[in-house]
Amino acid sequence: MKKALITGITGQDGSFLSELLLEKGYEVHGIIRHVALEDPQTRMWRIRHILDKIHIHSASMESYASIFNIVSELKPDECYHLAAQSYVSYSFEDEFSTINTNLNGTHYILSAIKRQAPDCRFYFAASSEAFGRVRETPQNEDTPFHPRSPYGISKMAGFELTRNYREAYNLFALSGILFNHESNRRGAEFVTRKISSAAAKIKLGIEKEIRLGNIEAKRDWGHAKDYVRAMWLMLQQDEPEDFVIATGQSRSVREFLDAAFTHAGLDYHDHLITDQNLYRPSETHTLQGNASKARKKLNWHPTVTFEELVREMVESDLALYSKK
Ligand code: G4F
Repeated sequence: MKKALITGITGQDGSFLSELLLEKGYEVHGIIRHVALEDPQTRMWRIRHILDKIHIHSASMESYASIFNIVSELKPDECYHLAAQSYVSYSFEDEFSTINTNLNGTHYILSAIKRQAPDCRFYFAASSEAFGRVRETPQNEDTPFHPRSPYGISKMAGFELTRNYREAYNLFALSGILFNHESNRRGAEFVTRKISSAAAKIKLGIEKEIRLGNIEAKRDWGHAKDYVRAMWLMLQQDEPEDFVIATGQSRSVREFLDAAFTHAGLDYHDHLITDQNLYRPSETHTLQGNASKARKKLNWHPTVTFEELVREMVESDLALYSKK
């Protein structure tokens, strides 16, 4: 039985990936910060239904010793490093902690694998946010990075670190440059979930308005379930290589807002308040990925359309807030 270690197992991607690996017969281990163990109901809601099937280890991505101990004890076959401070907006408020946590965490786990489990296959969750001020559209594996946020910088650095461990120490280490991927397990602070939950709450009479920043920003949005499948496929290749994962379709926040409110039977113009405080100091305006390498080499393609994604998220929030 193959053993997989997932950092960031309580997040959207960690929970879908755990389900996928369990289905495939893996022994699944996850790293969780101690604080999450103290408040399991709130912090573990995405993996509550599989807690009896997975193995949880308490550690901090900020402590080399704790990461080193887990890797040496487990000696995993595959490691999916998903843990990060992943909220771009927050990275402008505390750029030091975002860069320190994201980069050191990646470095600690790579170093521990190099020393204690050199045959382990390593996946790094890089991000399209590293393309920032995009040099070409659509973006692929050869597009130069030009990050526009401390978060994007941390992901670019993690990508380079992973590549260096691959080239210098011969590790099977690679990065998935994933474009935005969403679901009903998305955190409330991200724009898609903010919109789907506002549409539901307004429809149910719980709230009246939604405050947003730049709604002309464009993103390439896919479904998180499709994207974790790509992570697994990458680690099944003969050679470690980096891949862009995207739908190839770019939509504006306005389009998402319109689709979500229309699905709830609402007109967003009646409820939107534009808030200058929610604009970012510097922003990645248009992201659109070209995943043709993944299509060709991994036989990966997205299965959920933009319209289906919006519908699923709004329906799920309507059900959630009706119950509450
Ligand atoms: O949903 P967002 O916060 O996601 P963002 O910044 O694109 O980052 C996400 O995708 C990355 C992949 O490219 C990941 F690496 C990262 O971890 C994260 O998952 O914002 C999307 C867009 C932005 O342009 C933002 O300016 O929505 C715009 N926006 C407008 N009003 C807003 C809001 N974003 C948020 N979160 N909240 C708003 O009120």
